[in-house]
Amino acid sequence: MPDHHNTAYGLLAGELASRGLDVERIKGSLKRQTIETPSWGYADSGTRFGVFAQPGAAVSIDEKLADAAQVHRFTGVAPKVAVHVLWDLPDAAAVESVPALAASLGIRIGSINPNVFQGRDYWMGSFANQDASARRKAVRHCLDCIEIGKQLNSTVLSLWFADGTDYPGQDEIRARKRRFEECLSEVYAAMPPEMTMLVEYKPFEPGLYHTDIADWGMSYVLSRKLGPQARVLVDLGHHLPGTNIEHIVAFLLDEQMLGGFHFNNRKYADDDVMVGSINPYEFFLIYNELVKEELQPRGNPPVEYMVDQGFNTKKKIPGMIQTVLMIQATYARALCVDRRRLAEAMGNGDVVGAEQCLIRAFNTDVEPLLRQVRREMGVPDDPLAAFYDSCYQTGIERERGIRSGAGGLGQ
Ligand code: RM4
Ligand code: MN
Ligand code: MN
Repeated sequence: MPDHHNTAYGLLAGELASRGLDVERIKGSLKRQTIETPSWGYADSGTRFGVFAQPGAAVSIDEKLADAAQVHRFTGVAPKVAVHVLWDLPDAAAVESVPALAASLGIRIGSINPNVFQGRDYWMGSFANQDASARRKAVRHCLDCIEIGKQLNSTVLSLWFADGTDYPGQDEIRARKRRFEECLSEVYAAMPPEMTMLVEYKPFEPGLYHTDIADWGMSYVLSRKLGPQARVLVDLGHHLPGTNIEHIVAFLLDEQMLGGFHFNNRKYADDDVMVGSINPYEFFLIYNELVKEELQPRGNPPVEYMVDQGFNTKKKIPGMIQTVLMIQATYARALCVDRRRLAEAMGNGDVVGAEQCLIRAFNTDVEPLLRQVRREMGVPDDPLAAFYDSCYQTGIERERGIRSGAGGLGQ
């Protein structure tokens, strides 16, 4: 028995052993966890009613990367940053400078996100647009993004489209689908073999009547037709109320078609609030499916764990650290499920017993385990407190002040 058997960590390790779990293996999984934070999460954001600039919010890609590096520095599990090409990389010089800058900050570029939804040319859509020149422009931009991705050593092209219609009869849905297929194929064909295309779906907004890739099934069909380098991206906020997201995740995993996540949470619409803040048990059940795939792989390629959140009222860097800690703790809880007992209960038709295994894991206080993991990784026990102690936040608030036009949707 190690000398810390009476500590909170020692007691928890004992409890996990009694669930038939190997705490060293669990720690190993937690140390390998990799979360990607979005560049746009460090910039000003807002609602359709207004944008409020925050003191210290990042404007340039240099500032966004510097801020993202803080999240990684204090948590140790957020080494990747997603970039939104139009918001982050205004010219070739910016693209050229990014890899070295990121490396000097101890982070790297994750997914490349094209923007085919903000230009005037996309008023009536991008890939589904009736106007061939708008489609061409959108395809060209995606092709440029592939080249940028190569320069930034990114292997993920993450696609979201605002295409849709506002009224019945506005356009022919089947024709739009075929236009989508054609444009997607052209982009797909240009990807290098190591690149993955993630196809994100969303059932509403900005289209008020229909969106062209409305749900996981449509995303699945389009990805499947493209080929093995295309997979489905599940943004947790892109579902209608009541959707069983963990079911979708399990189904996609079993089909080896789950490409990645945009983690966030919603209460009403596509709110992009902190993942797990509204429905932590749902988030746990999603992670439970992911852990099952980890324990018994069915061949789904590595999943991208990306955050897609905006912080309107929270300060951005502490908000992102809190997010990363939420994801880490949820993963830890899912690793604490007594799988043996669960399988037994399932097999015996013991519905209460089976659910109890999940509830018990969800209710586990994983903090002592996470503190131990952080110590072994050489990051602070309490990343949020350590971040505040570092005075980085007060520093950027003082030095950068309040500026407008700080990138992202608030522009
Ligand atoms: C969408 C979707 C995309 C994000 C844009 C800005 O609702 O979540 O992933 O890039 O918003
Ligand atoms: Mn998203
Ligand atoms: Mn969204």
